[in-house]
Amino acid sequence: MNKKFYITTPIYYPSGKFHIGHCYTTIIADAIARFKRQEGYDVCFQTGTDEHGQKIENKAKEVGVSPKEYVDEIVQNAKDLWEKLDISYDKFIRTTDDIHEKAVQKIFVRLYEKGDIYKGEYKGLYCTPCESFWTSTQVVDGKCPDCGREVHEVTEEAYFLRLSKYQDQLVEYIESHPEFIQPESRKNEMINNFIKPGLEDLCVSRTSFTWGIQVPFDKKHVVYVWLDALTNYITSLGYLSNDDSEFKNYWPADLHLVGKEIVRFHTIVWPIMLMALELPLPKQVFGHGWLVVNGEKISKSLGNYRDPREYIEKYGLDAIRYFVLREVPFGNDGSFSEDSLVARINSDLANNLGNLVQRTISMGNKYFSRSISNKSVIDTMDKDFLNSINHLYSEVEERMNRLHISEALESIFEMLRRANKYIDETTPWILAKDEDKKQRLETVIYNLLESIRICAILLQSFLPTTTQKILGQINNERIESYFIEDNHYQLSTPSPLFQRIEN
Ligand code: ME8
Repeated sequence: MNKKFYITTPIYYPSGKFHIGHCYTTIIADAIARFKRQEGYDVCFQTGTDEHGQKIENKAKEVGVSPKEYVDEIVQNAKDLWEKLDISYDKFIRTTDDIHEKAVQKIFVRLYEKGDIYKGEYKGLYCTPCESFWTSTQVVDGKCPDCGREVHEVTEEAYFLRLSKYQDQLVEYIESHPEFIQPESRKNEMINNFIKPGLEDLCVSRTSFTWGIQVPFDKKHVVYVWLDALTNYITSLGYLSNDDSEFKNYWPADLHLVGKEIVRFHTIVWPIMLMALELPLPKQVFGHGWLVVNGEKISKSLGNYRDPREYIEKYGLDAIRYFVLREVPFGNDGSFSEDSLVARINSDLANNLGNLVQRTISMGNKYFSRSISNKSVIDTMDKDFLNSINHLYSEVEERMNRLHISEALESIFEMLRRANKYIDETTPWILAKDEDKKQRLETVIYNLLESIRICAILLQSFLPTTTQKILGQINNERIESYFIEDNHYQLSTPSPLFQRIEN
C-alpha cells in the first residue's frame, strides 16, 4: 500500500502583513505533516499564495507599483516568516507561477467545452475585500455577511459555473462520506444553509479589472479569483502539465485544512469543479476556528494586528507553536492573549517539561556520573508508570488521526505530570542515602529517562527545537515510542529548556 499523505493549507492573500491567525493554520498543518512523516508516510505538505484579484490590483495602485511587484515583496516576507516558524512545507505554490496559470486556462477551456461553464450576464452584489459574490438574501443590511463591509452592485457579461447541475451529486457525496467535511457541525451548516436551499450557478469571470488569469478564448475576461485559487491544490502537482507524476502520486488530497469562513468554497465550489473535471474528491476538508482577541477575529483589516515575529523574539518559537496547538480545542475559536501564553509557558513548558528534564538529568549526573543503564529493580509502584508509558503512543496517534491536536498534546503532558509524580513517589534523594538501594535508584532514573525520551520523540512534531535539545542532553538515538529494557543513557550537562516568565 502506498502510504502517502497530501496536506494543504489555504493559499494566503499577500495583501498586507501576515498575522498570528495565519500562522495558526500553518503551524497546525506543519505539526500534522511532521507527525505523518514520523509515522512513515510519504508526505506532501503544500502552502502558497493567492495573488490575483481586484483587491491586490487596488492595493498595488495605492502604493504605486505593479501588482506583481507588490505581491513579490509580500510573498518573500511570508516565506521568511514560515522559515522563522520552522514550517516544513514541501511545496509553495504562487498563483502567478507559470505552471499554475497555464493549467487554470486549460481547466477553464475544458469546463467550457463540456458545457459546465457558460456565458451569461451577472447582476449582483460583490464584496471586494472578500472577493465574494452574494445574493440579496445573503447580505445583511447591505453588508457582506463575512466581513461586515459594504457590498456594491455590479452588472457585467460573465461566465458561469453550473453549480446547480451538480447539487444532488454533491449532497449524495457528502452524506455518503461522513469524514469529508469536519467537524460535523460544519457539514450540517453547509448542507442546510447553503446546498439544500438551492445552489445558484457561480459567476467565474470578471471584466472590471485585469489582474488575473485571462480566459484564453475571450481575453477581456479574467478568471474569478476563487476558481483560480482553488485549483492550486492540483496545478502544483502538475495536473494538465507535461509532468503530472506528482498529481498521480498524491491526488486526491488527504486533508485540506481551512479556516471556517472558507469551508463553503472548499466543500461546494471545489468539489463541484472536481466532479466536472471527473477527478476524485479530497478525502477531508477540516474547517478550523479562529484565533480571537477580545472575542474578535485577529485580522489585518480589523486593527487588532499582532506581529508574530515579535512574539517569537520575546518567547521563543516553540512556546508560540505550543500555545496555538494546545490552547485552542481544534475546530473551535480560541482566545489569544499574552497572559494566557505566559501561563502556558510557565505551567506546561517550564514547570512540567523543563523541570522534569532538568531534575532527572541532574540526578543521573550526580548519582551515577552521567552513565545510566537499566538495573531492573522493579517495585509495584512502577507498574502503573510503565504501563502509562507504553500506552502513550497509541493514545497520541489515535487523537492525531482524529485531528484532536490539543488532546494529543494533553496526553503527552499528562505523561510528563505522571513522571514528575513518580519522582515524588520514589523519592530518589532518600534512595541515594542507602548504598543497598543503588540499583533501585538507577532503575528509577532509567525509567524516568525512558519516559522523557518517549515524550520527546512524540513531541517532535510540535516542538521541533526543544525536543532536539532534550534528545541532545540525554544523548540517545533510539526512536522506539515504547519502554526499552536494555537502553543506555550517557547524559550531558542539563541546560534549562524554558525560563519561567515573571510578570
Ligand atoms: O482566505 N485565526 O486567504 P486569507 C485563524 N486566499 N485563522 C485565520 C485567522 C485567524 N484570526 N485569520 C485568517 C484566503 N485565518 C484565500 C484562501 S484557498 C484556495 C484561498 C486563516 O489570507 C483563514 O481562515 O484571507 C484562512 O484559512 C487562511 O488564514 C488564509 O486566509
